[in-house]
Amino acid sequence: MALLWRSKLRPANISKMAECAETPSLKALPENCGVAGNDAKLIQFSIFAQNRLRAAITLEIQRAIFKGSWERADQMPAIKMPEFAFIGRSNVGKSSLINMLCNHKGLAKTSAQPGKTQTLNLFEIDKVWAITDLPGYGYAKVSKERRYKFSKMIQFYLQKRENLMCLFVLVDMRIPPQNIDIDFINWCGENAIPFVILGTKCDKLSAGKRQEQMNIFGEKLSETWDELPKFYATSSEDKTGRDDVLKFIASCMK
Ligand SMILES: Nc1nc2c(ncn2[C@@H]2O[C@H](COP(=O)(O)OP(=O)(O)OP(=O)(O)O)[C@@H](O)[C@H]2O)c(=O)[nH]1
Ligand SMILES: [Mg+2]
Repeated sequence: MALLWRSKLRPANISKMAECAETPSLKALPENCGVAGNDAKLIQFSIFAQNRLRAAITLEIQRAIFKGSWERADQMPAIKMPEFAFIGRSNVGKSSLINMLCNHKGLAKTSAQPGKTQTLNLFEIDKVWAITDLPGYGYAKVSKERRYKFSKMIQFYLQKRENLMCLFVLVDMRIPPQNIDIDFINWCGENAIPFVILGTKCDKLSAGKRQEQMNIFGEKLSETWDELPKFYATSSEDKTGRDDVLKFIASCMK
């Protein structure tokens, strides 16, 4: 089981992150910031993961099942499977990416209109691990109250879901780093939530432009991070990054 925190490496740029197996630490992260607690949770989880998960996850998902939708994390069933959640701004491509990973077009509901996913949606994968599709943040066209409710829903899920192994934070690769994404990423660091960044919609960019965007994200993050988070470029259209993400998920469960 890979520990997802406190890497000693400090890659010079974000492209090098792809080569390093562990994720990051926030600049000036205080000693008692809760990371140890998080490590402890991961280690404990790893023990039950090793005992329970006889079958290693493979890159070919056989069966992805929608288990249900909930408005609050404490209403979700407590399952003893490692869970991976997907978060990001509305319309960034969370639900599409889940469908792409699972090779199952209609599994998570997608829409060209932002604000489609409004609940915590749980999927069981091959009876071995689980995915949660989270509502998007930053959608301006919902009321202040609703936005507050979503942000509480997400915060509560991330802080309380015991089997959450890693969060995928999705950012749109076609545009410069957005403050709302950077703030959210920093919040994850402050709250010791292990995460990986996935750049979405990279089918819209040339290979050179992808690398340029990754470097720009890396530079922006290095303002607040000592070790850069892992970053994979993905596309739900042409399946770029599918193997990277599934291999990463498998590596978390070793
Ligand atoms: N070109 C391209 N379009 C994409 C990709 N992924 C998603 N889209 C499009 O982006 C739009 C939003 O996709 P969703 O998967 O519904 O986005 P979401 O993040 O789940 O959105 P909310 O549930 O509203 O927060 C849809 O029109 C998708 O077809 C991608 O990799 N490439
Ligand atoms: Mg969605």
